[in-house]
Amino acid sequence: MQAQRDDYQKRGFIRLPQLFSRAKIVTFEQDISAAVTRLADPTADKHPNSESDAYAQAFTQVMNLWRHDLKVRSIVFNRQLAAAAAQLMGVESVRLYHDQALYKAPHGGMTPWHCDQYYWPLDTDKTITAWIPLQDTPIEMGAVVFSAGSHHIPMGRDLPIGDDSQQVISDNLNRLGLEHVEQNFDAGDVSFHSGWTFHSAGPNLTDRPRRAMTVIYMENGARLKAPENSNQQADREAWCPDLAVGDEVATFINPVLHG
Ligand SMILES: O=C(O)CCC(=O)C(=O)O
Repeated sequence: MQAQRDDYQKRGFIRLPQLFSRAKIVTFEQDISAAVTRLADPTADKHPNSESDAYAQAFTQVMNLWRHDLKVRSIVFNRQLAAAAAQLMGVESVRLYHDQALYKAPHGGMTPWHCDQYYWPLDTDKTITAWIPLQDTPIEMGAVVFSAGSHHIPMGRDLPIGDDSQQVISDNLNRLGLEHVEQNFDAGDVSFHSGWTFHSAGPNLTDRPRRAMTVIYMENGARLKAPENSNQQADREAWCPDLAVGDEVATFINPVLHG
């Protein structure tokens, strides 16, 4: 894992081929899709954090499925996944921040450039998202795209995902000449990206849904910081209930998953 950790820390992301078997992903997909179908609110704004209509319409997004479904809970609590997250970040122990299913409809639009940590009122840089595609996901289906080394770039960290973030961040990354890494994912491959890594995804050009599950981890010991925008305030209320600024984010909805 040392080589992968070095690579992750240098580039801000990594794809680990065949972390899971194809057969395991088939089961994950069945269990997660059943929960998404049951829990997705058809009347809800599809992406409350987005300013982009095209993006919002293309996405079904359901968070913290683990609290509603025992089968999904066992996937989100997967030890191998949490151990990989801890090892890549170089920490002893990780907690769950939250999970999130991201289902992009057939012919759904692109995911604009953004970084996740804009949304999180956390005082640490040791955060990581595992992106788990639930079928073979070629680039044309909307596989996630990373900007290598962009976790060191502060510009654009204050932008919510949407049309503005797409414009400003892509212009900046192009100006800086950072490499955009587009990759095909086979079922069983999992990528991990840092909370500050800029990423996007292309449109789903296929006739099939692009189903992905994400699990977001933070180092054990991360503390709540004063929210810097309304989205961080909303996250504070949702994922850090009853905590004061400076408290460890360690309530029952942030269980230790490794260490
Ligand atoms: O699945 C996508 O299209 C975007 C994924 C993403 O933004 C994330 O996992 O943080």
